[in-house]
Amino acid sequence: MTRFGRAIPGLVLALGAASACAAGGGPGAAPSPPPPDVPTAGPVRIVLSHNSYRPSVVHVRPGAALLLALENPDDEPHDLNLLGLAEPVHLFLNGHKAIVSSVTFPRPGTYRFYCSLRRHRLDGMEGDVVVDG
Ligand SMILES: [Cu+2]
Repeated sequence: MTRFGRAIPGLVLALGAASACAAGGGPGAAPSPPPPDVPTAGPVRIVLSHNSYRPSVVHVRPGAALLLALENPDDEPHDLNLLGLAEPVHLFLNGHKAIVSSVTFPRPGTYRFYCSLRRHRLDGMEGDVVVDG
């Protein structure tokens, strides 16, 4: 498969349950055909803290639905704005919040993301999703 970031146990469990459901096989059921090849990547865990993203560079294959698991351990909010896609991506996190979002990158390239709050971007709060062809 594609490269996976650090797994989040809860999410992996949820995905595992979903695929078990999709297979639909109980004991004695006929083997199900393999699921359609819908590539997914991640979840990739990114921590938004102290005016930085860790990690600040994420690699993904074109066409894959990248699961971004964002965590903000700070007291103040942060966001993640992604440039270069047809649909703008804006993900906002209050302090001490975490979210998971799926973003698909149809074409190879480098897609910059940044925090729009206060002076965070000027302080270096930006990064790149690198979509390898
Ligand atoms: Cu910020």
